[in-house]
Amino acid sequence: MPTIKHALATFLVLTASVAMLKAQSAPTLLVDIDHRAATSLDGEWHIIVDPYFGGLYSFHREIKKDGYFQDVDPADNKTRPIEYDFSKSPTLKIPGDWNTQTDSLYYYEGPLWYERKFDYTPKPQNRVFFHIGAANYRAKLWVNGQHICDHEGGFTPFDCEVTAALKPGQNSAVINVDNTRIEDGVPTLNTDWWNYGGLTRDVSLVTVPEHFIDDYDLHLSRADHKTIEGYVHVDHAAAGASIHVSIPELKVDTNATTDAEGRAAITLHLQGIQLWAPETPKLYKVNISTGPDTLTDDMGFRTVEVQGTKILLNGRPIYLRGICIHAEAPYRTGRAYSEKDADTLLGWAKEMGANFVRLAHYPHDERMTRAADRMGILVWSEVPTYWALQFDNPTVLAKAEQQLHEEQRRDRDKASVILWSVANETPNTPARTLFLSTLADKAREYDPTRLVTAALLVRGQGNSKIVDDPLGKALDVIGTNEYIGWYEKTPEDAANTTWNIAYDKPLIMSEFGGDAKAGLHGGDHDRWTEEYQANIFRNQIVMLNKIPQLRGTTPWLLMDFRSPVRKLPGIQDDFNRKGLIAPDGTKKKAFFILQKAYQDNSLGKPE
Ligand code: GCB
Repeated sequence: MPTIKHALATFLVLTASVAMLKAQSAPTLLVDIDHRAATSLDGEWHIIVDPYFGGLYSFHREIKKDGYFQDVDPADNKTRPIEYDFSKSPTLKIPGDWNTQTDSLYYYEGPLWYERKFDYTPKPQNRVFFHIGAANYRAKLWVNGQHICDHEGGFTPFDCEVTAALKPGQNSAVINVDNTRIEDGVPTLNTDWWNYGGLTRDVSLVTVPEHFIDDYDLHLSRADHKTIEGYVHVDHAAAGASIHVSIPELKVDTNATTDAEGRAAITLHLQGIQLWAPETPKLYKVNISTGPDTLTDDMGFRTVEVQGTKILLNGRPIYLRGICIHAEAPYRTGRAYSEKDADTLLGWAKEMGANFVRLAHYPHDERMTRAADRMGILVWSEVPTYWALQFDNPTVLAKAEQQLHEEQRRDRDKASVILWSVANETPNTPARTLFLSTLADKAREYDPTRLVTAALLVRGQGNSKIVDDPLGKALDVIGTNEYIGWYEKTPEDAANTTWNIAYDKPLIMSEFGGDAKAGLHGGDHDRWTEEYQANIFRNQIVMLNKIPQLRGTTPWLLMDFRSPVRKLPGIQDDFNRKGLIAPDGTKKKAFFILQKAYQDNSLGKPE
C-alpha cells in the first residue's frame, strides 16, 4: 500500500516532470543568425563536472524539483546545505570542447554544468532568444532559475526564447551539456571521431522585433537562370503583412504580402546576374524586411542539377575535385569553431586544387559554409546518420529528421552547399533503406533545389566491385567509400579493379586513402609511411579514371583527427592518420600527388 508520504513524493516528481516537459517545447531556429544584432556570451564560464548528474537527480534518481545547479537564495543555506558554488568553480572557454581544454577532461563523457552572469537592458517591443551554436550532445538551459528549453543533437544550432525570463540588470544562465553516447542517438554509440563535449560553438543573446523573419528561401530558377524565386516567412505574422526584398547591386526589388500561414511568395526578375561558381564566387547583398525587422544576407545564386550521369552547375557539367574534412581544429586540435579554423582548412583545400569539400560526418560550424561561399568551394553537407543507428526505432528517425531540418534551415542560404548527404556507410537492411529513403524525401521536401546523396558501402570480391545498395534508388548522386590498399589488398590492386555500378547516376568516390604518420618514411609497401599513402593515391587515380560515371572525388581526408579507437602507440596515439596534412600543418607526400592530379585535371572529367 502506498503511504501518503509516498503518494506526495510521487506527485512532486510528476509535477517536476510536467514542468520539465513544459520547458521542452521545441526550440526555434533563427536563420541568418550571423547577420542579426547579438550580444555575445562567449568567453569564460564557470563549470561543474557532474558525472553522477547530482545537479539534476536526487538520491532516488528522481528529478529534483528545485535543486538544479543554479542561483539559489543564499538565505536557503540556513535550512539546507548548498553543496556547490559556481563562483568558486573553475572556468572553461566557450566556444570550445572541454576535452582539449583541460587534461582531466580528455576522455570525459557525461554531464557538465556551465554558468555565467550577464547584464541585460530590456528593450520594449522586442523578443530575445538565447542562441546556442552547438552543444554536444544534449543540452538543458535555465535562465534566472527558470528551465527554458532542452535540445538534442550535437552539431546544429538552436534558439530558445527568454524574453519573459530576463530581468533588467544582472541575469544568470546555467546550461547543462551531456555528451554521454546513447544507443538511440544520432550518431549512436560507435563513431570514428572524438566525442568532443561542451558548448563547442558561439553562444549569444539575439534580439528581434515582435514579428520577425524566421525563415526564407531565395534561389535561382533552374528553368531560366534569370529569376530568383522562393518565399519569406514571418513569425506570428497576420495575413497581409508586407515584405520587401531587394538586391541593390542588381537593381531589383519586390513587395509581397504574407498569407494566412505567415508566408509570402517572392519572385525577382533579373536583367543580368553574375552566377555564383567556384571561379566566380560572387555574393550579393540581399535585404529582407517586414515592419521593423530587417535582415541582410550575403548570397550567391546558382543552379545545380543532375542530367543522366552528369552533375550540372549553372547548366554546365562539372567535376567535383574534392576532399573530406572533419571539424578538427588545425594546429591546436579539438573542435574547430573560428573564422581562422575555417580559413585554414578551406585554404588548404584550395591549395590542393579542390573546388569541393565533403564536410564529414555532421554539420560543421556555419563559418565553414560562409567561408566556402566566399572562397568558391562547393560543399557536401552531412548529418551524423553514421554506421549502425537504430534504424527500426521511430524516435531515432525523428531525431535524424530534426538534425537534417536544422542543418537545412541554417545553410539553405549558402550557394556553396550543393549536396545534402543523408548517411555514411550504413548496413544494408530493409529498415535502414526505409529510414534513409524517408530522410532523403524530407531533404527534398524542404529543399528541392539541391541534390541528395549518401556514402554507400561497396560489395565485391577480387578485382571487381559492385555498387548496388538499394538506397541508391533514393539518391540523386551516389557516393561510395572504399579502402583498397588499406583495409583490403595492396595499393597496386586498385589499378586492376573494375567497377560495376547499378545506377545510371553520377558517382562520387566519397572516401579512399590510408594512414601515414607525417615524417615517417620508408618504401612504397611500408605501412604507416608517407610513401605507402602516396602509393595508394597513385594507384587509386589510375582506377578512378576508368570509372565512366565518376563525377567527383573526396579522399579521406584533409587533416588527421582525434579518434579514441586509434590506439597504435607512436603512430596513431588517438589520431586517425589518414590526413594528407598533419595537425601541425605538415603536408604529407600524398597531398602533392592529389594536388598535381587536381591542378592538371589528370583525375576526373566532367563528362
Ligand atoms: C570510413 C568512415 C570514416 C573513417 C574511415 C577510416 O569508412 O566513413 O568515418 O574515419 O573510414 O579511417 O577508417
